[in-house]
Amino acid sequence: MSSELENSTAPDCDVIVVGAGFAGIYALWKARQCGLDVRGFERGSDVGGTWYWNAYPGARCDVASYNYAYFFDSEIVRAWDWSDVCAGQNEIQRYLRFVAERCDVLGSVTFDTTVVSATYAKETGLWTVRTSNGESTVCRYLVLAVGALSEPKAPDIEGVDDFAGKAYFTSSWPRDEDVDLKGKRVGVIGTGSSGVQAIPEIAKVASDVFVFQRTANYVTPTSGGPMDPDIVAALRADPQAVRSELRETFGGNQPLYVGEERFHDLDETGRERALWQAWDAREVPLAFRDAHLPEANAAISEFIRKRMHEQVEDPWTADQIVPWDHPYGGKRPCMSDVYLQTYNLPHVRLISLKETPIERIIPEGIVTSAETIPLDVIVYATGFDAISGPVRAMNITGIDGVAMNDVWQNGPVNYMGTMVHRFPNLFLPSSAMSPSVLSNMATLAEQQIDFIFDKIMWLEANGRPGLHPSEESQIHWQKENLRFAERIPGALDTDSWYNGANVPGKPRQYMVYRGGFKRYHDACYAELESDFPGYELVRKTEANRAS
Ligand code: N01
Repeated sequence: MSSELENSTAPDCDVIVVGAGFAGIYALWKARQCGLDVRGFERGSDVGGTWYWNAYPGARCDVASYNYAYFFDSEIVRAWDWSDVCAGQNEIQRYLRFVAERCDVLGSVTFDTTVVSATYAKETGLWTVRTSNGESTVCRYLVLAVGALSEPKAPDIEGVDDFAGKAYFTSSWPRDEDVDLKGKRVGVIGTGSSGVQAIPEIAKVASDVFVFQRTANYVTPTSGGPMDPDIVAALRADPQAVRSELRETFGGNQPLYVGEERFHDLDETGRERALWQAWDAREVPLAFRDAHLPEANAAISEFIRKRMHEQVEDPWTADQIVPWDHPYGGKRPCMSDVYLQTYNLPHVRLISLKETPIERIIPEGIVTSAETIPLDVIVYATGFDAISGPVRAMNITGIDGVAMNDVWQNGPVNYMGTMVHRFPNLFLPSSAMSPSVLSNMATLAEQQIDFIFDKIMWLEANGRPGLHPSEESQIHWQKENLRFAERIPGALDTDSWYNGANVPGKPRQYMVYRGGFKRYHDACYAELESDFPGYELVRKTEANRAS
C-alpha cells in the first residue's frame, strides 16, 4: 500500500462492513437506509457467517429461531416460516440469504475475500482496509461485523499434521466435499456445543465413535418440533412490538417458561417441584425467579447432574460425563435430547482425557497415556479463539499507528462493547464486553447496528468527522463488566472461552457483559441522549475541510 493512499483525502465509500452474518447483513442494509455509500467484504463464498462455516452434521440453533431472527422489517417476519422451533444450520443460512436478497445487499459484498488489515490515518480521518487479494479500499466508517465465534482455535495437540486419515473441523466443515463417515472409525475431540450436536449424528453412520472429552459439560433438554401456530400468529400480528419487548428482556429472548417462585421462599419439596416443572418445560436454568443466586445455581447444577447421570447406562461413563468440577453456566452449557443416550450405543466410547490424556496424534490415530486408538477420521470440535480472536487476527492500527493487538495485549478494552479509544469510527459489534454470546445474538446484532448508525448519523448531522471513547470510559466499562461477572457463579474461576482460558497464552479476562441486555441497551442510549459524554470527538481533518 502506498503512503499516497493512506493520505488520500477522498474515500472510496462512506462505510465498509466486514462480514456478512446476522450483524453484517443488517449493517449493509442500514447504511443504505441512512443514505451512505457502503461496501462489504466476506471471507466465505456466501452470506451466513457462523451459519455458513459451521455446517457440521447436527448443527442447529439452541435458542428459539423465531426469536433468533430479524425484526427490523415486519414483512420479513411475516414472510418467513420456520420449520422447527430450533432451526438447523442449513435453514438459518437460507434465511440469511433470503433476507440479504430481499434487502438487496448482495451486490455490495465481495465474497471469498479476507480483510487482513485496517489502518487509520489521523491526517485524513479515513480508514484504509486491505484484503487478501491485495486491494485497498478507503472509507470513513468501518464496521467489523466479524462475529464472536469465527476464528477457529488452532489445534494445540502434538502431531496434528501427522494423521494419515481425514481430519475435519466443526468450525469450518467442508461445503464442497460430501463428507463420508459411513462405516468409518471416527474420533471426535471436544464436547462443547459443537461436539454435543455432532456426536449423535456421527454415531448414526460411523462404525466406531471415540469421544475424547477433556472437560464434561452440562447438557439439558432442548426445545424442538414444529412451531406453535399461536406463537406464529402473535409474532406476525405486531413484529415491532416483539422487537421492543426483546430489548426489554435480560437475554434478548422471550423464554417460554420462567419459574415464578424464589429459591429462598421454598422448602426442599418446593424446590424439587420447581426444578422438575422447569425441566419438563425445557428451561431448567430458569427454575427460580432468582436462579442467578449462588444457592439457587448450586441446586440447579446438582439437579442437572443427577438427570444427566441417570440417562447414561454404563456407570463409569455416567460418572465421567457429569460436570462435577464447575457450576452450571461457568462454561457455555449445551442442549440436546439425544447426546447422552448416544453413549448407550455399543459402538460409542468415551475417552476421559482427565484420566488418560492425549499424548500425540500419529498417522494411524490418537495415542493416549493408556492406549493407541486407530482411526480413519478425526473431527476437531475444539472451538474458537472466541470474542476477541477475530479482531486480534487482523492487523488494526489507530491514531499514531497504535496497534489494536498492543492495546489488547492484556485482554480486550473498549467502551459499551463496540468502540476502542484511539480507534475513531471503528465499530466492533458482537465483540468483547457486550452481552454478545450470552444474549440472543440476532437481537443484539440489530441493537448494536442501530446504535452504531445512530452514532454515525449524529456525527453526520453535527458535521463532526469522528469519535472514539475516552480512556476513562473504557476503564469505567471494564469495572462494570467485572462487577457483573463477579456475581455469576463460576464465571471468573472456571476455565472457559468466555475468559480466554481455552487458548494457550491468551490473556485471561471475562469478555461478556453480564448486566443484561436491557441494562446494556439503556446505557448505550443514555450516551446518545446526552451527546456522547463518554467519547472524544476527533478534530476536523483535511478531508472534512475539503468537503
Ligand atoms: O467449542 P467449545 P464449540 N484437547 O470451546 C475441547 C456456539 N455454538 O465449537 O472444555 C482436548 O465450547 C474443549 O475442552 P475444554 C456456542 O456458544 C452454538 O463446541 O477446554 N480437548 C471443549 O470440550 C458454543 O459454546 C451452537 O477442556 C480440547 C471443546 O474442545 C461455542 O459456539 C452450536 C482441546 C471445545 O468446546 C463454541 O462451541 C455450536 C484439546 N487440545 C456452537 N482443545 C448453537 O446451538 C479444546 N478441547 C447455537
